[in-house]
Amino acid sequence: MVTDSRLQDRKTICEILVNGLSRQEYRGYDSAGIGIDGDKKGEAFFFKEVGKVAGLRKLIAESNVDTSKTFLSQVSIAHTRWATHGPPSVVNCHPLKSDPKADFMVVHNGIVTNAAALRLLLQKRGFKFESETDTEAVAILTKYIYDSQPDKRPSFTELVKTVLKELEGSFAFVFKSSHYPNEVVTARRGSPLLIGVKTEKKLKVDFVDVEFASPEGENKSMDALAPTSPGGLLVPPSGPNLLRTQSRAFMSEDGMPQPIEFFVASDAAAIIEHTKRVLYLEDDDIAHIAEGELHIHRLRRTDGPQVASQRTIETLEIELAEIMKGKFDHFMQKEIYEQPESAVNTMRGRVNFDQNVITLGGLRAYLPIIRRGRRIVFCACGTSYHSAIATRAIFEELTEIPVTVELASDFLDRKTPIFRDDVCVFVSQSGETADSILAMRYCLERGALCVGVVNTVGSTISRETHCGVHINAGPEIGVASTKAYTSQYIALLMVALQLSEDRISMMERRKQIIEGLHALPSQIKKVLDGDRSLQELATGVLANQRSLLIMGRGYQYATCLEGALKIKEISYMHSEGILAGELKHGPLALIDENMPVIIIMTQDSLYPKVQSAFSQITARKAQPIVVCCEDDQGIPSGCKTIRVPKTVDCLQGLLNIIPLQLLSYHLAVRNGFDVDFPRNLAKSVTTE
Ligand code: UD2
Ligand code: MG
Repeated sequence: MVTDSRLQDRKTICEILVNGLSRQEYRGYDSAGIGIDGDKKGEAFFFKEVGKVAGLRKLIAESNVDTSKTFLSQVSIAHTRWATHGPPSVVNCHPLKSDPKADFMVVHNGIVTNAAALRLLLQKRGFKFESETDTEAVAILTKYIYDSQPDKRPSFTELVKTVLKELEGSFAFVFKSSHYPNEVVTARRGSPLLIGVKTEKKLKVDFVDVEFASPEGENKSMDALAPTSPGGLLVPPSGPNLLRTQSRAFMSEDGMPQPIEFFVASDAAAIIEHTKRVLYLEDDDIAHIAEGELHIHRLRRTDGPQVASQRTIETLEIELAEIMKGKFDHFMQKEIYEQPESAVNTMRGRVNFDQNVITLGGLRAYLPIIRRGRRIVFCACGTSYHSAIATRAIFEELTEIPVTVELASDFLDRKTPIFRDDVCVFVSQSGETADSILAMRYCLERGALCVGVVNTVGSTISRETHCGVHINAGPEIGVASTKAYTSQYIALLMVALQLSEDRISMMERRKQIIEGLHALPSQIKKVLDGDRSLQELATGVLANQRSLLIMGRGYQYATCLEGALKIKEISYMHSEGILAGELKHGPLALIDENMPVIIIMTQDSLYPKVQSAFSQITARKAQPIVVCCEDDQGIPSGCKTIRVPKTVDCLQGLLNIIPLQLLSYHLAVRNGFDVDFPRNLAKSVTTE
């Protein structure tokens, strides 16, 4: 938050920051912190706490800082962290500083994928790190670049621009510095960022020009260079000169400068109680706020005319409660819709699509041991167990190592023999699943190599396994797991792909799968576009049914199990995933014209066998809903279909599960149940 010409006391400033953080609580986080101006010039105070924002609030209240100190101009920053890099702890909590004096401090959303390399480089130059975060490398890099130019100090914007050019990955940053008091620089690439503007009097203009760097000098603005302005809707008739100064200086309608507050946030929920006037930054925008002015620059000067030359100040019409879930009614729905992005986040920095190479940093050193293992034992519960079932076949095919998949509770009940040359993989969203933890400790005691595949950095499984992969799906709040399933599935696939990188005979197959992964996010979007017809199924033929069978085979067996689990969990309707090959051994007896069935018939080598299952059930008068590929002409007309894009066989389950997630969601909504908090269930099952 930045204020100028507006007297404020420290108590109010802290309250605004902490309230803003508590508005983000719904997104999930593990720690929270703020950095504010101190008592002396260039001094900064930090408050950081693990756990809920309420804890941070208490910490501030119990501190002995002078809360009555007032500021005419000030910059303060705050953050709730979801660990991607080092476990939740006070030292890893943001804002992170460049040095004990906090020459620079930074808050960051996202992941800097080349942080390890930067850290190494900076350590060689003598810099000390106190946290395990990627973000600290950015703070220190900023100081390093600043200190290396003692003769020609850059502007704050120039400095940050130089830093950003060194970074890979995705981010939204806010930078604050004792070298640039009362200034703030904020930038984004891939993570959302917006700026709220609060003034007492109405603003004269409702946009900010983007200042494109010219080839000769970085600071000349584009409108000064452009011979003619295109004259879009937002360009007032008054001419470019006036436009520039006014849009930045935020004059009021009477032409006078006025006290102003700026709020930088990743999410409108944090600031809407202060102002509804916001502008959204675009990727590669760098915004600089100082002396009541806001300037927007671009990271690259090569941007052509395709980048809009203004950012409009919009008025938010929505209320707080609406923003929190975005356009969604429930977290589960939001998380289902997040899957195109969460899939990308799981692969980010790990899949090189040009060279068809997978690099899972956490497994690198252990690959030879895993390859030498005599078998791989997956151990998990619920949805995580299904992700292991879904990838078992591709593991066996690519690695030629025998694979077994175990339900953690049953594994323990059986006191399964485990040996030193076994590789045991524990899959868990939270990393705190009690049964999986017990199974892990059982395997650790017996000397097996233990590998974790978890979403939560710093969780018990993440810490106690020898190595592993964080799936980086982001916090999942809905009790019914959706995006964690698809991300676990992708993470496990990546493990199989990396394990088999030295097999010449698998080259073609690996290439095909990696290309499939590349297309996946846009295909997921396409499946989501069919949501309306799934809602119709839930409120139409499937409404008021007591039971639903979901059948398929091969790669789709996991989809059946997971789809049925979703339906049970949140719509409380009986549902069962059935292996189509088992039909004749019992389940066929259930089939008649009254039994609702979904059959998964996407095209792979088992298609003819699923067709025969289809015939067996239609011969008994079932009217199955068929999940099939978009262009499959072979489905009898009159059959209800759910159509999905076709992908590589071992990836098809990632697309096929999505209609079932949506269907379970709509069934639950229709039945009037609390989608995000189903009865009798907890998000993370920490008891046996
Ligand atoms: C690390 C960073 C990531 C990014 C990347 C850049 C962390 C947590 N991750 O990701 O943010 O900057 O480097 O290259 O700092 N591990 C376990 N058990 C588990 C999961 C993970 O032991 O269940 C270990 C793993 O072996 C590794 C570390 O935790 O040593 C981080 O795992 P990761 O998957 O986050 O690793 P990576 O290289 O993708
Ligand atoms: Mg991070």
